[in-house]
Amino acid sequence: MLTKLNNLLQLQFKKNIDTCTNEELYIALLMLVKSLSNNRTVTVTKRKLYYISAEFLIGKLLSNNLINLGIYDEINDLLKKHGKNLTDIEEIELEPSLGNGGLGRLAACFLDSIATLELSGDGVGLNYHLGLFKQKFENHLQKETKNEWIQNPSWLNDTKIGFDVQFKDFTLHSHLYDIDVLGYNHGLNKLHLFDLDSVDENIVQGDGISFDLTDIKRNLTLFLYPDDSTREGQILRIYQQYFMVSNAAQLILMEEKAKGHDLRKLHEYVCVQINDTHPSLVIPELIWRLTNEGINFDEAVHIVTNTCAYTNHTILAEALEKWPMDYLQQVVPHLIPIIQKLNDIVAQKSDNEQVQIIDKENRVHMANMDIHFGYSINGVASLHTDILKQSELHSFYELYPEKFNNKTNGITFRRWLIHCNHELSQYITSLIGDDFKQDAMKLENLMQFINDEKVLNHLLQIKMNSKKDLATYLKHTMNVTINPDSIFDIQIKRLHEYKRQQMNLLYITHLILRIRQGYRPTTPITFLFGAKAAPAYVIAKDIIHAILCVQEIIANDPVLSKYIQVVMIENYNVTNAEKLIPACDISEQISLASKEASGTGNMKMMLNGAVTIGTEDGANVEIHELVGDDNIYIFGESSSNVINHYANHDYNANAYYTNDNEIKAAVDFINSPEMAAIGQIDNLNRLHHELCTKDWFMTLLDLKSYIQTKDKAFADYEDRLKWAKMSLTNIAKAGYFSSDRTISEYNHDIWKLN
Ligand code: GL4
Repeated sequence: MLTKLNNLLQLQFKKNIDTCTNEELYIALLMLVKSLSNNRTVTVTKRKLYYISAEFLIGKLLSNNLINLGIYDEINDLLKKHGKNLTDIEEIELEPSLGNGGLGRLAACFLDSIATLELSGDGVGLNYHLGLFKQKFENHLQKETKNEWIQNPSWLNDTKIGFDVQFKDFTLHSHLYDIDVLGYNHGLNKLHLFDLDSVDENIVQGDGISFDLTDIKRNLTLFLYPDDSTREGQILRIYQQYFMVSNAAQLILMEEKAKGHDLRKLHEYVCVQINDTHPSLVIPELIWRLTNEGINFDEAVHIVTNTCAYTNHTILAEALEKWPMDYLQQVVPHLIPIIQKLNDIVAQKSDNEQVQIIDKENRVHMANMDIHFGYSINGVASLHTDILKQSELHSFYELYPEKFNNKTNGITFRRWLIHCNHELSQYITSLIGDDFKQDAMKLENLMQFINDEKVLNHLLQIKMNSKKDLATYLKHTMNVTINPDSIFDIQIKRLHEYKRQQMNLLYITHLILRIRQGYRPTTPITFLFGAKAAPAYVIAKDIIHAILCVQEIIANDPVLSKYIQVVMIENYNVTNAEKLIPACDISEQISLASKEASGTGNMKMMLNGAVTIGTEDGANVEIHELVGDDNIYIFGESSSNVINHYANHDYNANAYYTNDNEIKAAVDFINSPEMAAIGQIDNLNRLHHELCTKDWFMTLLDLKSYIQTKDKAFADYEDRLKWAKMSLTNIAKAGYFSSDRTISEYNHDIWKLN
C-alpha cells in the first residue's frame, strides 16, 4: 500500500509520504480509493433498483470508503508511522451537504447497505453546486451563508453522459456525474447526480443564499430546496424535480435498451423507489416515454404501476406536495394530458374526494398519484405505518390494503459505529468477535456481560474518552470549553416545532429558576443542541435565538455556570454528528407523539450507548420494545390522544400556561427583561406568544411529565454501574436498526432484485 501511495504522490506532486502536505496526501488517498474501486465489478442482479431522491446526505467519504475497502487500519497505521494523522487529513475533505436531515441521510445509509448486500441498486439525484446552507450565529441569530463543497479533484466522476430534458420554453442538456458506492468488503453501485453545465454560482448574492429564482439555466442545480415561499420559488422546485426524474427515466431506458430488454417487460427488470414525493413526476414521465416508444397508454400505465414504489416519510401536511396545475402547465405541459388521464382512471374507481389526484382547486396531489400508480407504499416505522393506514391515508388503505407495508428505518453501522466510534467498535470486537460487523443482531451477545463490572467500567471509560474528544473538537472548531465530567444531554436534528427543541429549552429555563432558588444538580449538565432552521421558518429561528440567549445568560452567571451549560453547535451536519453521537449520555427524542415518522438519530445514539428520553413516537416505540421499560425514559401523551386532540380541537395551551405556576414561570423566562437585555425582544415576544396561545405542537401538554422524567434520568445517572448497564443494553439491542436489515426487508417485500 505504501508503494501505491508513494507512486501516486510521485506522479501527482513529485513527492513522497514524508515530504507531502496533508492536502496532497488527501488527494493521493482519494485517487488510491478510486483506483481500488475500479478493481471491483459493478453488482448485477436480475432486477435493478433506481432509488430516486432529492437528497443524498452522504457526508465525507474518505474514511468510509477506506473502511468499506477493508484498508482503514492498514492506512491508519501506515500514516502514523510516517508522522501523519488520518483525522487531520479528513479535515481537508469538504462535506457534501446534499440533504436536509433524516430523509437524506437515510438515503445515504441505504446506498451503503444496498451495495453491501450485493444488490444492484443505484441512487439518482441532483448535483447541487452548493449544499444545504452553512449556519452561522451572529447576535444570537441564525445567519445562512452558501456552502461550497465541490473540490478538485473530488469523488465525482464525469461520465460524459447527458440527456435532453424538455421544458415548455426550452430544452436543457444534462451532464451526469457519478460517485462510486462501495459496499462493506464487496459490492459496487453508483450514485448518479445530474447537473447542468450552464449553472453559475456567481448569481448568488454575496456569501448568502439568495439569487434570481427565475434564471433557470443558471440556477437549476444551484441549491437544494430553494425558498419556496413564492410562486417563482415553487416553480423552480418543479423545474428541479422534473429535471431529476426526466434524467432518471432516460437513464433507465438507456440502460434497459443496452441490456436488450423488452420495454414492455420493464417492471420485470426495473424497480423505481420514489423517496418522498419529490420524484413523483417520474410516473407520468415514464408513461410519456413508454408511449413515445410505441406502447399504448393502458399498457404503459400497467408497466409503470408495476415498476414504481413510494415511501412516505411524514404526515406533516407541509411536506405532502400539491402542485397547482398552472405551475405544471408552465414547466411541463406535455405531462398534463397524462396526469389528467390518470386522474380520470381514479375518478372511475372512486368518488371519494380524498383520493383524487387533482383536487377542486386544480392542484395535483403527488402522493395520491404515487399510491394509485405505484405497487407499494411504505411507512418508515411501525407506528407511522399504522397511522398512515388508520388515519392519514385511511381511504387509500381501504382501496389497496395489499400495497401498504412497513419498513422501519435503519442506519449503516459502518459509519455510525465502526467509523465514528473506533474505540467502542474495537472493544465490542474484543468481547464478542467481529461477526457483528456483518450481522448486527450479534450485538445481542453483549448481554452476557450485563453483570460484569469490568466490562461496565470499561464502557464508562470509552464514553468518557468520546466526551473528551468532543470537548477537544469543540474547542478547536468553535472555541467553546465544555466539561467532560458533566452529563452530556444532546438534541441534534432539524429545528422544527414538532421536534420540540422549545420543550428542552423550557426544561432549562425551569432549571435556572430552581437553581436560583437553591437547588443544586449533583453532577453538572451540559445541554448540547445542533439544529438548522429552514431560512423562512420564523418561529424555528426564534427558538434558536432563545436558546442562544439562554446559553449566554448561563455562561455569564457564576452560580448557574457551575451546574449547567448550554451549547448550540454552529452548523450542525454529518461531520459534527459523528463527534456528538459517540459522546452522548442522554439522547433527546421528544417529538409530539404521532409527528416524527421514525427518526434515525435515536438509533445512532442508542448504538453508541446513549439512553433515550423520548415520547412514544416513531421508532422510539420500537426502541422501547427492544430495551424494555428499565432502559429508556418514556413520557408524554400517546399518539392516539394527540390525534384526538387535533380532531376535537380541544388542546388549549393557554390553560396549561395559566393554571400551572411552574409552567408559567418557565415560559415567562423567555421574554423576561434578562433575556431582552441580550436578545431581540420582538423575536422573544413572538415565541412567548406562540407558546401560550397557539402551541400547535403541544409543548405545554407534555412539559410537566418531561420535567419529572428528566429529573429522574439525571438522578439515575449518579449510579454509574446502573447507568452502564442501561448503556450496554442499548448497544446490545441496537442490531435491529442496522440498515442492512431494513434493506433486506425492502428487497424481500418490494424490490425482489435477485
Ligand atoms: C423524515 C422524518 O421526519 C423522520 O422521522 C424520518 O426518520 C426520515 C427518514 O424516514 O424522514 N421525513 C422528512 S420529510 N424528513 C425526515 O427526516
